[in-house]
Amino acid sequence: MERTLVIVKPDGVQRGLIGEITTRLENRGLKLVGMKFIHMSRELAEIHYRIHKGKRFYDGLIDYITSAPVVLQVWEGPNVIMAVRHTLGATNPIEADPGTIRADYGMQMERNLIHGSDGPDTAAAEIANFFEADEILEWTRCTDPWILV
Ligand code: IDP
Ligand code: MG
Repeated sequence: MERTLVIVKPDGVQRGLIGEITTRLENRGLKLVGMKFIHMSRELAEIHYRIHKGKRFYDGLIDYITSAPVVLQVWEGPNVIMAVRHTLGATNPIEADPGTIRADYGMQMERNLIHGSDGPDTAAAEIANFFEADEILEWTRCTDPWILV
């Protein structure tokens, strides 16, 4: 089953949106299989965002993601990567579709509340950056037959 990494970024935590963001993903029918509350080190941030190293917004991005605690979540489901990306919305909240998390709560790319992996390879690498294998739980959700066939 496909997995993806979600990060409720420091602005989402500071603004009290952990529950709201998590509820939206739960309500879609995605299954939570891992979760942590951490203050991200610069070392982990630099690994997570290494693809953006050298871009003009990189230093600000590292400062932002390490500025306060974040919630790390691993979600599982068929096409979960695309499901999460659609629910969180376009990178720039001003261009995100209404009803997406970034559109409903954000104004700027530098404070866009949430991260979601963009493909299977990046999802696997990002999850491995933050989670040990035994921190991902395999569990039976009693509502599964009513969500997935
Ligand atoms: P994504 O988060 O939608 O996948 P990416 O292009 O992977 O977007 O960029 C990672 C993060 O870097 C974004 O979520 C946003 O916080 C920040 N970012 C991306 N592009 C810009 C920019 O042009 N200016 C400022 N921040 C940016
Ligand atoms: Mg990205």
